[in-house]
Amino acid sequence: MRIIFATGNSKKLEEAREYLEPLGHDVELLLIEGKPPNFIEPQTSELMEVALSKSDQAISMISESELSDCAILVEDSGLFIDSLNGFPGVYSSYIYKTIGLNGILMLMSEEIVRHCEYRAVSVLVMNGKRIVRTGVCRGELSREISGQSGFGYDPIFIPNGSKGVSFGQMNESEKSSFSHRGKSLKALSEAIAPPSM
Ligand code: ITT
Repeated sequence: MRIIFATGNSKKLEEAREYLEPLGHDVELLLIEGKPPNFIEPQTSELMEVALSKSDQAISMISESELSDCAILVEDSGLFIDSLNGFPGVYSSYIYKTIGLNGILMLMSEEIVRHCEYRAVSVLVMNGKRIVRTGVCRGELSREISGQSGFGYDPIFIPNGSKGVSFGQMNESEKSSFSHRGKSLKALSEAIAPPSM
């Protein structure tokens, strides 16, 4: 089946392909007049609410005839820092664009305990059913920027169990074996896999 992923983030698209294409699905971008759609994000601190709202908005952008032979995927994610009560959380994208990695490192400069987690909520609407799966990746914020791979906060995020290697220093499949998005997509792929797989 065609799975149309409503995202403007090409790294999310690559990760979704890694999990969903082995099941025989084609994962492609939702483009409206040649561009990924802009979503209105609801005012909430809950990723789940944002993800469900994105899913509803994506569906409303697609004609009923097209919807009958494809599935629609959206994902919402963020970085939640324990000592900042979960900041930047649902605001991760905006905070990355405004204060960036150096801004976060400055906010955290006095903090000795640097636990944090990435969270992802993936929502797939397929054959009239909505399937929602979540993923969490616990880790530590580094004290300096390391690596250039991935996107967003990856150069300052060290997942638990990586022996100090940041996501920014990993290739995509290494990152995906730890990642929040990888976990939510794996759970989605298990939910839609035919019984023989
Ligand atoms: P969409 O078009 O899918 O919305 P986006 O990048 O804007 O793409 P979100 O609204 O879900 O995605 O914002 C998530 C932000 O959280 C993202 O921009 C990063 O700043 C951060 N983030 C989430 N997952 C991440 C990851 O795997 N690596 C690095 N940063 C991540």
